[in-house]
Amino acid sequence: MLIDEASAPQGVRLYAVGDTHGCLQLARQLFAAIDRDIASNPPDHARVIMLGDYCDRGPDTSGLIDFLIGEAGTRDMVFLLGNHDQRLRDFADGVDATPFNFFRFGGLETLQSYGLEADPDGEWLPASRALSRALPASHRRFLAKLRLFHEEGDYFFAHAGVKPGVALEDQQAKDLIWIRHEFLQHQGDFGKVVVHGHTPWDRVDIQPNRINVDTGAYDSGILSCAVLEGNSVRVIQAET
Ligand SMILES: [Mn+2]
Repeated sequence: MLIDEASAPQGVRLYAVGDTHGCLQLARQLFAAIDRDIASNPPDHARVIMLGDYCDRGPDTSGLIDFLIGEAGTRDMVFLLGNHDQRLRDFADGVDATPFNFFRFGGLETLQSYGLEADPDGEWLPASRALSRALPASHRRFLAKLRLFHEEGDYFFAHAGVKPGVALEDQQAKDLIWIRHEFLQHQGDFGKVVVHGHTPWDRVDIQPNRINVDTGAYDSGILSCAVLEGNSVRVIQAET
């Protein structure tokens, strides 16, 4: 299935939001823009699909997760798991033996958002234990429930993408949250149009076989959303 033929289920408008990485302010703005879009032309049903990577790098992981938990109480939402979210879970569970990864790729900002300081050259275990104590139960539940993928109509949603040559139902977790070049370079049909984030791009990248919604919000100041309805694809963005 390629994009010219693909459609969302009848009567459902899907809002697929790219990597948020602690960008609370942009998330608030984007949700306000989504609400204006819904109000100006109400669909039978609207569903927001978050493509993962809520933590790290940006300024307010903790505030963003609070915001998302609140939004989930007021609207239909699906939350996917990103590689950063997986690493945050592991770090808080004390199973990450490679602090280099957590500290180096935005984890310090996450710790700070929970009121913690950490030395990037220091021991990882004290930081892991401190985070474990600081994480509210609601955030733990939020992180524990994140899903690896979501399917709807002719679209397949996953944080990073899928492994070419492997059926959608046989995809492995590590590919769904980590894959990059092999997926991005593949020109063929994946079975459904894959809607993903993970690899920042200068715009929402709409290809025949996939849609990349990650516009690198924490760095670019632009948070994006692909709006899928019938067989149309639109883009909504929030900008600082
Ligand atoms: Mn990612």
